[in-house]
Amino acid sequence: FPNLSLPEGFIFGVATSAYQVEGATKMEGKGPTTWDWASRQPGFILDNTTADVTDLQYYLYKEDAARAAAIGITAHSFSISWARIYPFGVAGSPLNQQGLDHYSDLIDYHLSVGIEPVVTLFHWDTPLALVAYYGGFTSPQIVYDFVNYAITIFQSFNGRVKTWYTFNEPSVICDLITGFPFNSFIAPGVNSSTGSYQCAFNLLNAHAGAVKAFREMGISGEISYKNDDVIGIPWRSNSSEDMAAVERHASFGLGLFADPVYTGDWPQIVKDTLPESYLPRFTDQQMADLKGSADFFAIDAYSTLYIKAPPDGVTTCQNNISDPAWPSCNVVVPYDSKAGWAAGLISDPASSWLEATPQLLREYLKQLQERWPSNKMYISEFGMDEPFESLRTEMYQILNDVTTTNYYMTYLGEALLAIHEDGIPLMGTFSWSMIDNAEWSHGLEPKFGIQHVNYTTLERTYKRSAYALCKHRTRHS
Ligand code: GCO
Repeated sequence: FPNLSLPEGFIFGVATSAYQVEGATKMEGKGPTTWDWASRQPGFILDNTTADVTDLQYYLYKEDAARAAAIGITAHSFSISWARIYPFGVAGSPLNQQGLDHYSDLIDYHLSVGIEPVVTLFHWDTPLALVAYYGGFTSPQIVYDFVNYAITIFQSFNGRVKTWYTFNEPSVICDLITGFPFNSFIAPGVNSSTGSYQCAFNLLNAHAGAVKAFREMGISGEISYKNDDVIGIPWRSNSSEDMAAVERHASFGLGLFADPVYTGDWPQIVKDTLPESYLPRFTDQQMADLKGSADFFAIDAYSTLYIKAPPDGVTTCQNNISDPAWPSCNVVVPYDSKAGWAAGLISDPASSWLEATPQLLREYLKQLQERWPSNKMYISEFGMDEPFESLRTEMYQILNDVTTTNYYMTYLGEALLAIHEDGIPLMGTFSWSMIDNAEWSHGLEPKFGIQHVNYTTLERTYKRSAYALCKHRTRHS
């Protein structure tokens, strides 16, 4: 890779989330969450596992923090499970001191081994009671409850945490398909496509409310949220239809959240397309609270996509309001079907949604920086999964995840070039993930970890990618 150095203080992190690694779902006063419920519905998790145990990081966090520190990782981005703090979710309901003490110990332990704790307040595990009470994120009541929960966390961990996130990947939370596996809990009369935009509206107000409280309380450190999705690259660079398709994709995806946070309002094209009955409009106060409510730009940057306009322009899908692809109605083209996967890096399509595209990283970051300029950027997640069966253990003493290792090296090489050649103010990267874990509806099958976990003994083993990351860091800093 390029012989360039990482900027001073560059953060070499790993990421996890509560539901995916903690296990202990019924322990120490935790309330049930949407995912605890969903994982019990027959057929919902592809490999019929639950995350009731998963990595048991709730109890094994010391081992995990120490093992990360041992290979030179400098930060762990994890999420707090709201239902461990407020088992019923609602403001004014009982606070679970045991849950709060747990995260307090966890933060202290990370600090003691030299790992910076990076806290996400919400990574998809909604307290189930909130969904039963009022439909979770489809109701504006969630704003008050989320801000109340956020204030509890800020007060408890102020001074020990420097980097905070409100939400992980809002577009996934509010997505028409993945965000609402819980249709039976959504209040009658809320159809899923309007529900998705109500969710976006409420989630943004909850984010802005939490950031406002953070600033008014004088909490130390910086706060943002973890963006996902891409602006997208036009399939035909000289086609105005494809450029317009990219614009729609960006506005109805990433921009649906990033624009309000930057400018205080929805993207214009979204307002022009969606009537108020679909997309609630912000009040002046809400706009003022939203505008500038991120101290830096964080992106979960896994894949980049080509975007292609539908063959007949936008007309067909605009006529069909119930089409789930409406209103962006683009054809999304995975990278490898255009160019082939030159480096031989492709994740197992059977186990993953992921199309790893490190070659497009610089373009991706440049597009983001152009549209939502910031003086500090993090890649808050990146990574890929590789089936355990492909690790060629017989030849090596270590678990040889050769594809992932290649991916990380190519990706980090591009990140270095983005910093040095493109002037991207990238301050850190967070590998997904610290250890193999429960990949939502895919269950325990996909292996995203830089450490393997034996789900019978819970033993952790570094994979080759873990060593490679560590080497990359020492070589470039
Ligand atoms: C997400 C989440 C993670 C995933 C990871 C791999 O980006 O979907 O933040 O929880 O596990 O991205 O799919």
